[in-house]
Amino acid sequence: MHHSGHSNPKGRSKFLINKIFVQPKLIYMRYYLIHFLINMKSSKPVLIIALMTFFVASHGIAFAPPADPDIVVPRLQIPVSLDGAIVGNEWSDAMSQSATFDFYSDAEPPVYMGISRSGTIYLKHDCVNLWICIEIEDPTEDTGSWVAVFYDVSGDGTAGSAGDDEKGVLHPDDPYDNAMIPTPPGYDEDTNLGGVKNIQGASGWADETMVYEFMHPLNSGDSDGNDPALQPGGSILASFMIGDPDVERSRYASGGRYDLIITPCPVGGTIIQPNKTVILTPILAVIIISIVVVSRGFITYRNRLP
Ligand SMILES: [Ca+2]
Ligand SMILES: [Ca+2]
Ligand SMILES: [Ca+2]
Ligand SMILES: [Ca+2]
Repeated sequence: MHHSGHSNPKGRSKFLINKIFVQPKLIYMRYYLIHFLINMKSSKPVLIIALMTFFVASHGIAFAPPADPDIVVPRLQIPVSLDGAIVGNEWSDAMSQSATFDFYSDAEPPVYMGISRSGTIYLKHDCVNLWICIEIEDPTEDTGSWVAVFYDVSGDGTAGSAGDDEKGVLHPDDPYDNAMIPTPPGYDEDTNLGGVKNIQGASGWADETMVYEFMHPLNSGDSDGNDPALQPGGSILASFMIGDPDVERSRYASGGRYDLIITPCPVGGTIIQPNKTVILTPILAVIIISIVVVSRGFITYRNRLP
């Protein structure tokens, strides 16, 4: 591919801290702690210091930058034809995410070039494969335009660094499966690294719009190609990028980073029988309440009797 895999080196740890700690519950807990400290009768210094430390730490964490947005990837209901065109309602059951692809220079660090294109990312899964469509405004059709999804397989919080996976489509109709590697140019095709090409897809241009449609296994089993080992119910950090020789071959545009959450799938056809106690509890409650009300009414009636 004629591009490099830059990405925003934000920390995964910060993301996790946000996800775990920046919750309304925690904020309430902090106010509870203030109240507790003020009203504490006993003076146990160690306990006070521990609680103060927690309070200060939670205060700092609460003001950490926002996490990468979540995209909940639903299960496929409508089959897709991978032909590089959105036909009928084939993507209407997908999660769609509006994205602005900002073009950056190839410099280090990358510099925003003042060029942006708006697009939509569609995602859905069929429990085995992830299906992706990326639709981007593009005034001219250019051979060599590309789209790429970088998956943070290494789990270091950067999607597009060594150890990660890259999948995408080069226009026209040339899907590719790369691995990000530590040696220049920083990527290579899976098949050159002892891996397997695990992607199908197509691209098309019409009405000043590029459409890339592709799919790949959630878990290809190809560790040589740095492919993700996703499962229904799992999640992964992904970064979306496009390139266009019309802008300049060495430039690329980022469409943002998201946590893709793969919705769970039913396992093995197990039907969970409803618990009989759960069904009977409301019925029993109604019966008991009725008995109490009737007997109370009866007692009241009897007491009124001369
Ligand atoms: Ca299609
Ligand atoms: Ca990574
Ligand atoms: Ca592969
Ligand atoms: Ca790969």
